[in-house]
Amino acid sequence: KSDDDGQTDLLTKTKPKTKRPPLYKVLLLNDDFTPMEFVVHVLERFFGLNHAQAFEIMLTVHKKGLAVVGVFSHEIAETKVAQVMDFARRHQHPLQCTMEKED
Ligand code: NFA
Repeated sequence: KSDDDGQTDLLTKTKPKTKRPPLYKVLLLNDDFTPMEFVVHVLERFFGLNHAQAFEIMLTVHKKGLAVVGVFSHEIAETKVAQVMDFARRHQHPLQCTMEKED
């Protein structure tokens, strides 16, 4: 074998290091006050969902407490979270958006 370093191959394997950057789930959290139509608008505006998809995810958050709205690179996920949090704050809604590293 061409990767043989002459040692007896115990703990000496060098991984072909093709590590992809980690992905992050962007989560939307339910609350009792943010209007459903506002959440649908957020999902259309910042996540490029059509109205039916946005309504479906909004309902999932409403019923289950939270849902993954998309999976992105760290930088894109951070931007989405900041955009949603800023938009919600400016409209005085308590809507919460967070990110979490994928397994
Ligand atoms: N639970 C909110 C309501 O009944 C709607 C909502 C859905 C809020 C998804 C936040 C996220 N008005």
